[in-house]
Amino acid sequence: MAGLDMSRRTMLARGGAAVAGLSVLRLAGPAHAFGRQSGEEVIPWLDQPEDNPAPEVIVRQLEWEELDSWLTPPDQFFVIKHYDEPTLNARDWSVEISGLVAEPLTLTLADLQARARREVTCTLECSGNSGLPFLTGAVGNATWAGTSLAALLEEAGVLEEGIEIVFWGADAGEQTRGEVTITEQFARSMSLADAMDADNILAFEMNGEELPSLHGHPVRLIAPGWYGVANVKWLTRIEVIDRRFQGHFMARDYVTIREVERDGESVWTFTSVTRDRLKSAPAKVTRSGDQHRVMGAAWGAPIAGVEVRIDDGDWQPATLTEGEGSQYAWVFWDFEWDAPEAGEHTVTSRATGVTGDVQPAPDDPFLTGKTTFWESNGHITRRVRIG
Ligand SMILES: Nc1nc2c(c(=O)[nH]1)N[C@H]1C(S)=C(S)[C@@H](COP(=O)(O)O)O[C@H]1N2
Ligand SMILES: [Mo]
Repeated sequence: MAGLDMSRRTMLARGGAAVAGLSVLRLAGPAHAFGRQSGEEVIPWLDQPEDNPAPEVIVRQLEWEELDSWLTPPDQFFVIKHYDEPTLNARDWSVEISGLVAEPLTLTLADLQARARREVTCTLECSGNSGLPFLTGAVGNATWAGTSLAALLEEAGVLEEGIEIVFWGADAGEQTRGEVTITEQFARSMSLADAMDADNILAFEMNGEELPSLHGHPVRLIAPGWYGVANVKWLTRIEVIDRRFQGHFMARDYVTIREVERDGESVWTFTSVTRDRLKSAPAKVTRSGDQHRVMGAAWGAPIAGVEVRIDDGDWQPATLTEGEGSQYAWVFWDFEWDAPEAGEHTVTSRATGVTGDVQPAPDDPFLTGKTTFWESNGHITRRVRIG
């Protein structure tokens, strides 16, 4: 398979680079691999995101040229909120676990903090990222700390008929269904089996700090491996129900509509956005003297390797520099760009997962058959001018 073949080539290239001495310093100090090195200059991309038409919703995005830290600091971490930001006071706040449970629970922040602590480092990406010309930096990586969701559900005792877990946020806004306009609370759901995944936490810390207000203070769901939308912020209620939940953000928004071939016929599929997809992006091109490098990130699945293509050239292996082997966190990569010619160039990256899956090309029928902008994980091409 192409993927396995690619990772073998990546390994060879890694060995080769170390022998040649080119990357010895980088390999010795991975923490500095992405940082700005002295005398190193970032060459800004020629293509920049379009003006944000909805700054109330897309509050902040990552600026790729500024990416230099594997854990994204909160002031660089993208923020998406669909309704007004609620102001929750951690002292009065509590979360309710109710519905089809043997013993409903109401837990304060102190109650959650007194439970077994669990940390997970994971990359969060909005499933709309790269699907719209103004949404290109809706991805970030953080260490979240909190306590196990599964343990809480077990303690509450999900009843036999409980099959779906709904996570309610404190934020709400108007939604119209047919003739009726209602004020609907932000909510997302998961099947009981998905919710019981041992890695899901109710998180109250981000990168060692209290969860910032815009990221869901005081407590949010962190569902590692799921697109951003599943990670409900400003959590107030966890409800167990006996049927599928069809709230706005499950059944109407964040729904991927795709035309696929089945037995020679074309059919349409409709699926709610769920788990992350394999993806990568060139973050920046830097120049130090006449040495050029491309740096980037890959995420969405455990990563085996990344390749880079300059203009219409061959795919060439990049070196993974940070985060390799992580299950949910992004991997940083580095590509030595030998003697680029002066002028305009394109830089494209593609990731391969440990399972051998390869990030699809933008003309892959799986992507071209999609009519909605969600889950746009095709190769990302950036433009840059050298010299
Ligand atoms: N309560 C609530 N939770 C929410 C949202 C929201 O609007 N309200 N937005 C979701 C979406 S669409 C994304 S992409 C992530 C973004 O998380 P962040 O703002 O911490 O980066 O939060 C999710 N959780
Ligand atoms: Mo999102």
